[in-house]
Amino acid sequence: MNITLHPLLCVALTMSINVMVGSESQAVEPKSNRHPIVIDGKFDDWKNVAARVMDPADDVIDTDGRTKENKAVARDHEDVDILEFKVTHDGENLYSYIRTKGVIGRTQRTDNKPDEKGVIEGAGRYYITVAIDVDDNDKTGYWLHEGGTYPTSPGYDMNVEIEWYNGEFNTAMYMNKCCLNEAELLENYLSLSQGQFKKGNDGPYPAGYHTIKEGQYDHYPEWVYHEDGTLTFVRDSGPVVLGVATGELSEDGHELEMKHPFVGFLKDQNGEAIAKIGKTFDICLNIQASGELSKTGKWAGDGAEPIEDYKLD
Ligand SMILES: [Ca+2]
Ligand SMILES: [Ca+2]
Ligand SMILES: [Ca+2]
Repeated sequence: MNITLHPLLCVALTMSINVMVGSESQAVEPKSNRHPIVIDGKFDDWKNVAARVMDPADDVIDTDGRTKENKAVARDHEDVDILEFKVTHDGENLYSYIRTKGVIGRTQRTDNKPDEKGVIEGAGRYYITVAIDVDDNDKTGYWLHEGGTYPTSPGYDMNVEIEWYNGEFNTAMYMNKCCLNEAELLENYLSLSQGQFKKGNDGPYPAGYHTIKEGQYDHYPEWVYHEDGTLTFVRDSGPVVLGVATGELSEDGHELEMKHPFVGFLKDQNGEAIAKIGKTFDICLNIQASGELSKTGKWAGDGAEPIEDYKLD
């Protein structure tokens, strides 16, 4: 099941340091988070990746909760049931690995025509969210429960996502989650597009920057970054837009590997690259999907525990 595939050059970086053992100096291999990954639907390249969380099977819930104290309702929707999540990186890209009980990205397809907002009646949605605390600060960004995701934790400034819609791959994108209202959202649309954003025009625009600060789940710009330095704003359930972020499923659909190049995270309001070697991220996986193909017929989701203090070393 091909999504899109770009040839990748991955560099394995091996470093060694000297430590004193007793009175003797001995070279040891420190554990680096770096691993060479090829986005090809084969998963041997993930076997030595240590940054991972396991998640229990059969713990899928509804997506209606919006408070920390929410009492979740169980749902039967194995396609979103996370079993395992891993992350790694190289000098230029963040990679994520997802394994689920059911089939990733399976959505109902219909021949209905899109309405004026591009929404197709009866079309299924499935999206994988990798939420990232990019500044190692819980006071900036949003809380996961604001999007109906549990267990919850704070501080997620950006999401990188991959979405399927109406039976096909839709978009792999980047999102800013640091807006508290529509006015701040508009400010980010403008700064992201070097001041050129016009309502009703998704772009492409020359890529600018976005602001990392306190945010709330509901207001977010999302974009696809292109190799030529431009970006296109995208919408949930929107038209298919391809860019630098890619992914590939296993033959049986139970595993996915994704690549989000650092360059697509863009720069913050201080002109600093948001994803780069030397930074520390908290990274959390969740999956949500509509219910057309599930036993309960309703939206359902699953979230894993975060991978905390992941060092881009
Ligand atoms: Ca691979
Ligand atoms: Ca699970
Ligand atoms: Ca943060």
